[in-house]
Amino acid sequence: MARLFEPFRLKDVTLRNRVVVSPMCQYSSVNGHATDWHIVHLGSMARGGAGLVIAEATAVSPEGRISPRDAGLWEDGQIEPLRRIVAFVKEQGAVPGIQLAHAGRKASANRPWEGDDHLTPQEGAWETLAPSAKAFGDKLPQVPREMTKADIARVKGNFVAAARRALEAGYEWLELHYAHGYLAHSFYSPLSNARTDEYGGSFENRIRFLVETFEAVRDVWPERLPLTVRLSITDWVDGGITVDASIELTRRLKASGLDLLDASHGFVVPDVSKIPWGPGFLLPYAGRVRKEAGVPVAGGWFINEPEQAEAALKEGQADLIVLGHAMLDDPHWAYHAAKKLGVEQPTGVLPPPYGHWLKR
Ligand code: 536
Repeated sequence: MARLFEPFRLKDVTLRNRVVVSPMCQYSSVNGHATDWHIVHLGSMARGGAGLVIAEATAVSPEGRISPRDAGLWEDGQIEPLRRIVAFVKEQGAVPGIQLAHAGRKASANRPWEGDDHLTPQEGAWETLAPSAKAFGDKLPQVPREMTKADIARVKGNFVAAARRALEAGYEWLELHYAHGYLAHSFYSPLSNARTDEYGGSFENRIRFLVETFEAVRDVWPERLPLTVRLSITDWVDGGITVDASIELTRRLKASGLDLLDASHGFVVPDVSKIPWGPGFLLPYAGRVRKEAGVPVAGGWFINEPEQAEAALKEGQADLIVLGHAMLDDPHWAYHAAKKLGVEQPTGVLPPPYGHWLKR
């Protein structure tokens, strides 16, 4: 039996297999509201057999959006269109998850295919927030405002309120976006955090915003449902965060009720020269976090082949396999993987209106 198609239980949630759709920004929301695009995007991958479908980075406040077209959960009116998506994903047998995010100094930008740069005042730029008044640089030169203690308390509250709304929408798996140089990561990394109060300086201080926000969300997110974090586990830059630091942070989060770590990497500074791109390049590091922090881990990046995913599970590098590009390329990736790995009834991976006809 292929490990990739063994169920995975976490708290009261059971995934039918280990195939996870990565949260992928669609930049296709309208005032933070999901549209029919999202039903088709997320629905097709649920239909294609994925075990867990995580909805894209969803802003907890308007200024926390990467672009004006980001998804949001900062007001109750944004719940309703999500309910329809959640219901559809569940009907296909997948578990619906969502990622909550605040983009920090990388907010107020154009969509990747429209420049990927900061908005100009004419384009509707807004004030960005970060631990320190340091710009990301490159195509994102806007200097953010250093957050006050009141800002920090408010954004934590925004995460909590958005988590409540996610629960109301019916999500069964919650992920906090602590990666890719957005707000939480920018508190964690010494490359972006130059604060001299209790939210900056030492490791202890730099993780404070992350741990406090996690604990505040854990208080409102039911114990029976998984609460996870996507963390950039290394900055790939001298003076930045390291896998060793991230193992320690993961242990702290575990003590506060973390159910799984979704391992990602980088993007807190524009320098990407040291990223060792290649098939499955992050998996050995994900495996270290899994073993040394003793938490279940989801691992991804540059995974296209089912055999590659299967090997990562067998080698103990991850419990779940997260797919982004591969899913865009083939929303039926899970079905095709099942066939390739010799799963006995691969057509059973698809719902009957497709699976029945593909049987032969
Ligand atoms: C990192 N990205 C992550 C995003 C937005 C788009 C880009 C996020 O976490 N919201 C990425 C870099 C390169 C390839 C894929 C993803």
